[in-house]
Amino acid sequence: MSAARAFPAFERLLLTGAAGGLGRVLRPRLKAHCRVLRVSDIAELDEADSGEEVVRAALEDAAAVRALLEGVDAVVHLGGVSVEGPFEPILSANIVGVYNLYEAARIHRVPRIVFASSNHVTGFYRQDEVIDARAPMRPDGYYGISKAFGENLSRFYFDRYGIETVCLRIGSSFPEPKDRRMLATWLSYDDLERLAVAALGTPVAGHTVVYGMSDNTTTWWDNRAAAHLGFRARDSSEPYRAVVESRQPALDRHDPAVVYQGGAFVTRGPYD
Ligand code: 15L
Repeated sequence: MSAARAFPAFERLLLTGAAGGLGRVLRPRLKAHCRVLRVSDIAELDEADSGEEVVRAALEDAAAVRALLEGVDAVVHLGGVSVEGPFEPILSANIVGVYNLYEAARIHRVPRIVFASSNHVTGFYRQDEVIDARAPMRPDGYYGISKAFGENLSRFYFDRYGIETVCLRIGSSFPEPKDRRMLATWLSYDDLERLAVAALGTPVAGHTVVYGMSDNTTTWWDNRAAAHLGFRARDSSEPYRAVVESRQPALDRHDPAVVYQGGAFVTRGPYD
């Protein structure tokens, strides 16, 4: 029996960060799963298609975020800064922003959030280690720290208020793996969709942390603790290996970007 709900599963689903790279991927794909898809971003968005509502909002604006979540029965939260960089923008969009989102979810009794976390929550583990979601967090920068904050905040909102969250520690979601690191971290767009839909549809999500990766042969992450989601990746980076390895033949094994799972993010900063 499938764990997925009957479709459309949701009356009104909110997608934040809808103008970003992965937001544009998920926007058309989530429409089959709801009667109305509300899409939001701080940046300009394409006009509302049928079955869509477009709301421009800054995550650090508490009143705007509160209005954004009104009438919503689930959220896919991709919004915020998505790369490592100086602290201030990350503080506003990712730390204050995620707090505003969960407060709004509490006020409007939104029962489930799918939170786009990141592999950078554990970026300072080495590439020769395999970890699972129970390994202590080792963020590799302010961005990873902000995602660790979001994971902890969502844990609190589940324990205290019963709001379910699935934290997706997304690896590298691009059309294809671009370098050797992505042979381990790649998440195809189709697998991203499968993961988001599994996280939205699983009957009991509780508070779950899952790594977002395709069925890659090289792997640093063990998702067995999230098996209840029913997510099965169908793609793999393996068919791209020969091309990737010929494009990037030699690696310096002492380079921190090669030693650690977070790749180049571990070497960014300081920003003064
Ligand atoms: C992320 O979290 C970023 O959002 C994305 O741009 C990639 O850099 C990815 O991690 C990665 O680790 O490759």
